[in-house]
Order: sequence, then structure tokens, then C-alpha cells
Amino acid sequence: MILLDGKKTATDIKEEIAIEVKKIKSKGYKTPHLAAVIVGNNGASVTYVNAKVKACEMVGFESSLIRLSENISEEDLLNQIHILNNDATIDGFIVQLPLPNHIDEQKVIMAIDPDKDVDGFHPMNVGKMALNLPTFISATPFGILELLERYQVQTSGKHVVVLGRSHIVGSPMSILLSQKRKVGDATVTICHSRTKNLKEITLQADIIIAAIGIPEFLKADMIKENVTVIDVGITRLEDSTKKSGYRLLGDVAFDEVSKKCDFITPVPGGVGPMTIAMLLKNTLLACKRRS
Ligand code: L34
Repeated sequence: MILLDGKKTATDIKEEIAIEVKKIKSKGYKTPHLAAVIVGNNGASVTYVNAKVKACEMVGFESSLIRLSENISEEDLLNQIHILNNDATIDGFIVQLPLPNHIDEQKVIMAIDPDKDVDGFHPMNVGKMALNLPTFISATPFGILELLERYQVQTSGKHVVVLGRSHIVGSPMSILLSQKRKVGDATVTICHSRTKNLKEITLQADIIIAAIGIPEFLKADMIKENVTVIDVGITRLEDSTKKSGYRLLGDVAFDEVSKKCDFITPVPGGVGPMTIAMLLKNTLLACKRRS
């Protein structure tokens, strides 16, 4: 069993980006600048966004963190987005999801200038991605592709089973892996809450991407030997014995599943850190495109 070490790989990627940023600066070009908008105080969201800001510092980017009240109106949030769209110093920005219930997420995403949409969530960018045209690929699927590439996990002709059809992970992941690309050319099956005979399907998988948000959903009896398992799930469970007050559980019962795997990502330290590294990569791309 080989651990797909997202933490280490993300560090490698950030070092590569830092070298590029130094070159950009020495040539007198503009420093890449990422802005992140966070609405409210959701504990996990705050952790992730803070990690994004810290990662910007590590690679030499500029960053702006815009913290807005849980009670902000949709109109005021849209105004904030217009300000970021029109701010020439900012190369790319994200609005951390989820948003409070009174705000229409789709409306917010569609207000973002596609050229600054480093999350790749705008329909224009999703459409380009689906057509295999150059664009921002969403950070989590992008990070999974990068992890598979760097560990030379073969995908061509393999049967990939994606658990979950979310717009952020399951849906784009299934499209990308079926495309003709370096990490791609797979036969993809998407499973979701209405799927029948799930176990029959997962037992046929060479690669499983688990992105459903149910802790330890994937068990050892659902997979064959020598599979690759990518665990996108990250659920916080209260745990008073931990300093943080919680522990993290993936969608995969790691201890039993890992015994049957060729490759597997851990939680934490797998897909999460890769998401952050690829957001930086998209921001660098946005910056280069603009200058
Ligand atoms: N707009 N919203 C927008 N863009 C995104 O790309 C995200 N996502 C998802 C949630 N909402 C978003 C993230 O940033 C998930 N996500 C994310 C990012 C980083 C990590 C996990 C999820 C991460 O760094 N996880 C660490 C553990 C952190 C902890 O202690 O909780 C890990 O090792 O997995």
C-alpha cells in the first residue's frame, strides 16, 4: 500500500510556485494577489480560508481576507463581488462555500468575473472544463488529478467509480477523468443516493473517488484488491480528547480499506492540502493571463 501524501505533494507544489513567484517579481511583474471572501463563522470554513491565506504568504503571493457577517444581505455580498471584479490589483478571488441559507449560491457564483474565478465554479468555466478547453479547473478535482499524476497512478482504460455528484467534486471529477487528457481516458461510473446495487458497482472499480460526506461509508467488503482510493470526505466529529476539540473522518473506513489498496489518500493530509495548492496554481495562472 502506498500512501498518496497530499500534504507532502502540496508542499512540493508550493515550493515550485514560490520559485516562479520569485522570477515574476525579479522581472518586475506584478505579484499574484488572491482575495478570499468568507461569510459568517463556520468553524471548518474559517480553518480552510485561513489555511489559504497562510499558503499565499508561503509562496510570496499577496492576499486579502474579506470577512463578512453571517447576516449580510445577498445584495451587499453581490456588491462586494463587483468591487473585487473591478479591483485591478486582485488577480483572482473565491467566495468560500457554503453560504448562509438566505443567499443564493448560484447567483453569487455567476456574479464573479470568469477571468477571476480561480475556483472554476462559474458556468462559463465549468462549460470550458466540460469541453476540455483551457480554463480554471476547480481546486479539489484539479488536486486529485495532480496527485494521481505525481504518483503515476494509471487511469487510462481503468474503471473509475465516483461516489457523489456534487458540483464541486463528483460531477467535475467524473467529466475530467473520462476526457482524453494526461490523467484521464478512464471509464467512469457516477453513483449517488439513488444508485441501486452500489456494492456491485464499487466491487468493479479500479479507482474509487469517495465524495459523499458520510463518514467511513466505504468499507473493505465493497472493494476488490489492488484498488486506488481517493477520500474527499472530511467530517468533523466532536472529540474532547483532542486539542482542537474535534477529529476528522473521511468517507473511507481507512484502517480496513487501506489493507486492500495499492494507493490511498489519508484524511487529514490527503485531498485537503492539495485543494489549497491547486487554488494557488490557478491564481498564478490568472495573474499570468492578466499581464
Ligand atoms: N469556494 N468553497 C470554495 N472553494 C473551495 O475550494 C472550497 N473547499 C471545500 C469547501 N468549500 C469551498 C475547500 O477549500 C473544501 N475545502 C477544503 C480545503 C482545505 C482543506 C479541506 C477542505 C484542508 O486543508 N483540510 C486539512 C485539514 C484541515 C482541518 O484541520 O480541518 C486536511 O489535511 O485535509
